[in-house]
Amino acid sequence: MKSGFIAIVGRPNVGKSTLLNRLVGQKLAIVSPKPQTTRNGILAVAHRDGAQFVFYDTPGIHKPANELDRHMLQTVVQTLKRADLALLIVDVGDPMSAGDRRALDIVKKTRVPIVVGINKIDTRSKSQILPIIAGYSEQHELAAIVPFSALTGENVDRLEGVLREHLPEGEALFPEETVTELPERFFVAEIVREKILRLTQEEVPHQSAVSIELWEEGEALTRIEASILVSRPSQKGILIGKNGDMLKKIGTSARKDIEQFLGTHVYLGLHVKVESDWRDNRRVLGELGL
Ligand SMILES: Nc1nc2c(ncn2[C@@H]2O[C@H](COP(=O)(O)OP(=O)(O)OP(=O)(O)O)[C@@H](O)[C@H]2O)c(=O)[nH]1
Ligand SMILES: [Mg+2]
Repeated sequence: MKSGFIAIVGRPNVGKSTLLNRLVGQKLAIVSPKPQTTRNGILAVAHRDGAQFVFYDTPGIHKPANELDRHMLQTVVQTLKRADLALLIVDVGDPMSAGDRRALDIVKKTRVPIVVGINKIDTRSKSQILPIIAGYSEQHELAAIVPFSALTGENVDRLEGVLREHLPEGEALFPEETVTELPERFFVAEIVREKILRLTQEEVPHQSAVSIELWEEGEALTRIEASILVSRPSQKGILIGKNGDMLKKIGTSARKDIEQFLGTHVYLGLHVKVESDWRDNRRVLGELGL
């Protein structure tokens, strides 16, 4: 039996969360086309015959500009310290970028074995991918390099096989039924945040946070009230939208996903609150579990 902790790391937007969801076969981590989608370490266990993979999705590695960013980077470093293996994801469309090198430097410092995963190969031809693999092969410290597509699933089996080879021998670390240790309300807040990331633009997605204020499970319906935190009154206006249209759109879209996730009917109430510059406010970050 093989088992161990694998930290999925890399710069923002390379597809770490998309890969995590595919590896565990269900949507746990939120995904969006905007960078810095993931803010927390997200544990997800994949149970296989003869192996247990304990994956950690992590925030994208980028230069911190505020307290929230510093916390995110801290999360990456702490996760790497606990990991048996680092899976460094890069984007085939922009390999060896300054961001990738920065991420590689951070991983190297922790001295964990590194597997590089070159993602999004569905966007390039084979002849374009080979030189990129060759480029990474010159980095002597790497345990392996695997090209794949988290979106289509191409070569993800092979990636998993390579990770298995590099996992230590050991007994299962989690019971068979455990997929994650995070509570349902974390994922519900994340689903609301995913809709904000997808439906709003510019600074609004990155200056929004979601916290669950009320959770009441009834016979036929779960009643959930959540507040959306923003940094400025203008952002509140954008989130609410003309006649409340934007907030309605976010709410409807989130409720559908939450109902599917919880497997029950849901009433979702959303409220927008302004908390100026919350990303630099330790008290607020603490309340948000960040
Ligand atoms: N074409 C293509 N797009 C992908 C692939 N994997 C992920 N994406 C897209 O890339 C974008 C970012 O994906 P995420 O999974 O959120 O990326 P991430 O690395 O978790 O990003 P952060 O949480 O911000 O660090 C989304 O629009 C995904 O649909 C892939 O294999 N091919
Ligand atoms: Mg992510």
